[in-house]
Amino acid sequence: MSEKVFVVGHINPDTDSIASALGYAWLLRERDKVDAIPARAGALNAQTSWVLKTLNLEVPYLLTDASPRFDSVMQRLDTILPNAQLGTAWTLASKTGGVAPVVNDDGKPYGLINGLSLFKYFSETLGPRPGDTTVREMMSAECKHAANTDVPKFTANAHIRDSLNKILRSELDDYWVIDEQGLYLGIARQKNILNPPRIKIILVDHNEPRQSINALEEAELLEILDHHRLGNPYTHQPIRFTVDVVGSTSTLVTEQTVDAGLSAPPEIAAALLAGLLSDTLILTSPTTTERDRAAAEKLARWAFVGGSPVTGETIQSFGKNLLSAGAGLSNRKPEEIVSTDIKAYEAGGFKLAIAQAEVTDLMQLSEYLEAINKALDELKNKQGLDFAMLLVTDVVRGTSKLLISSNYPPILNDLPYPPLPDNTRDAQGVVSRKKQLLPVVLGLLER
Ligand SMILES: [Mn+2]
Repeated sequence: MSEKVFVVGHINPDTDSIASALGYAWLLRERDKVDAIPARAGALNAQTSWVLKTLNLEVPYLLTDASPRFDSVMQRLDTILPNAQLGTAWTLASKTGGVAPVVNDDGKPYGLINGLSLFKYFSETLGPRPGDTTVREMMSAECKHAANTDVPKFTANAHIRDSLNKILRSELDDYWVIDEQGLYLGIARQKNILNPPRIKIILVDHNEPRQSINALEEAELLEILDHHRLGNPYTHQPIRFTVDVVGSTSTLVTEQTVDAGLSAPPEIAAALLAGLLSDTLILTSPTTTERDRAAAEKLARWAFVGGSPVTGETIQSFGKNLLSAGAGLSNRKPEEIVSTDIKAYEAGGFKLAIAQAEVTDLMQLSEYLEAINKALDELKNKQGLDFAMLLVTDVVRGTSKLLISSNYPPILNDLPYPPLPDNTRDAQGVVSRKKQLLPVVLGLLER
């Protein structure tokens, strides 16, 4: 297989963003023989956790920063013990290009032998005039005497950029790479550290860098597969770029699977179906298209077969369990309610964020309203925003109430959602942030 490729959705991941990463990574492996690894850009929400648990699927790899790490430039060089003869180090160094790692019995680094440390040892023991000492005698000394024990150690998953200054100031050519326990993993060479390979990334379910993992510009972006408005990053090379007007990214993955003449395994199909039904509120959201219905039918056939963890379910029954698994205000802290599913935007000179929370009954909002309003204000202040919004959506009745942080810009008074006595706004029939709320808000700010 070729080099690893990470498939990752947006930060504050929702179910479509996790499911489409899982599904697309599976398709890339199956169809294109790519070593694709599904990743997530943050903690799972309650709904997605329920999906993965129900389907016995592994939680995707956590990838929050694309900046290269030490493991990407590490070589697993052979090692020698501190009491080995210097001749052994000489032999090893001649194979590794001039360096011999001396590692203790317990796996902890002792010191590095290279040209410089060897020369230092020789000049210290022999003095300025070598006399009669033979090379054979010198080479029978123990390695520990000729090793530099002052070489910095870096953890394999540490970001190179965080230590770059230290490395640039140092005169050393080679550094230890260790694991979390401090045990030897390999050696990183300065020339590789200064020019690390970029990690390869495919973005699903988003295309705006603001909603993506950190240091995206340090990654090699291979492809984008999405169904949101454009705000895509600049690239040096042409990339595969698919943004289509469908209800979910899971729909696009399903269509590609069908086009390839393949069928997803039940767990993957069910995860994709969850992504699709979650984004479209069981095919009722105005974002739903005929293509989503067709994809849902296809996924249902693959997912609900005998032997599957969701055997015998239907689109409706599975969808209802799915939506209620993520819905509700009672089981989450106000800070979580306003930040779990949040997206940041900039428009008309304003910095804003719009969060969404799902409930099965808007009545329950009143009980938590004060605490949620407070959390929304705190979020606005903490992130230095002009305002923050929370769309609380009743997934059963297909309507929402809109909460706005206090002291918001007066322009928002023109929003077409009438104020209610509880200080929320009545967003009658609004269920989609992407298709209904966002265009109204951005249109207002940019007019
Ligand atoms: Mn989506």
